[in-house]
Amino acid sequence: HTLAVALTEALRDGQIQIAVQPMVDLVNGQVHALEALARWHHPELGEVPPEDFFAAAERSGQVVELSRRVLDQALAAARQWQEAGQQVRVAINLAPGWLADPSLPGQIRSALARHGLSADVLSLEVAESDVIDEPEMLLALTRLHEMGARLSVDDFGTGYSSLTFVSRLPVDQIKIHQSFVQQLRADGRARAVVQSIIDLGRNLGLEVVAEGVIDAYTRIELKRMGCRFGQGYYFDAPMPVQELSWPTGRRP
Ligand code: G
Ligand code: G
Ligand code: MN
Ligand code: NA
Repeated sequence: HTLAVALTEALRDGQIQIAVQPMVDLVNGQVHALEALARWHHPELGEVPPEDFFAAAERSGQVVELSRRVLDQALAAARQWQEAGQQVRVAINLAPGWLADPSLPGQIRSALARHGLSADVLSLEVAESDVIDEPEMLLALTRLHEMGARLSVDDFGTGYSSLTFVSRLPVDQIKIHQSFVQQLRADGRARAVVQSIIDLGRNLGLEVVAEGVIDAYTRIELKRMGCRFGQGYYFDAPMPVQELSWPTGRRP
């Protein structure tokens, strides 16, 4: 409850800002896309974890307002990069309570228009568990894809319905959950899971992004296994938009 009250103030006072984290092309080291992640620095509480304030926002009915702020900042950043000559996509995470909002496609369409951007600049990350068998949500995502937005399955492999999801939706990208990626060296089973997801993505013609890349070993192995994209602290931690060195240099 108190977090919900604090969140109302935070939205009013602009305490919530996005951080961005690159997805890196493992073949050429170039930044492929940037994921926007919400950050709340509260004057007394300090950094509030996004899991906590999104949960509070879902309960208090503020998740649409919060998500729209993130979208607006992400599109402002994308517009800025475009003006600097960088064609790079920006990814946002779709919270369940926003996905359930029937006006979501319209909100995204008008936000794009406001920023003078076309929908193909935007990637929408959805955790498979958010969507299972909700016809309205599947329809909203299909509509957004028809507009030109990319669809990405976040935390791939951790839900019940990974395969249903990729077979029912016009998905463009899958992101392998970091729990598998980080066990690559130590655990032969995790390695087999990662290889299977990479192969599945390739067979379906999807972009495959490995999350949680934390060292050179993992980066090299992923590329060897046929994974095209990686994201993680080895390349960059999420950072404030103004800290992104531009034009982006090659990553290791
Ligand atoms: O950003 P990490 O730094 O700590 O984020 C933790 C969790 O919070 C992740 O599951 C991430 O997807 C989620 N998260 C962060 N920012 C957003 C956001 O803008 N929208 C939604 N829905 N989830 C977010
Ligand atoms: O949206 P998603 O649930 O995928 O959110 C990604 C989460 O992973 C965010 O909390 C982000 O800060 C975090 N993250 C990004 N790179 C790394 C990494 O290399 N290691 C770990 N442990 N977390 C990471
Ligand atoms: Mn994500
Ligand atoms: Na994820």
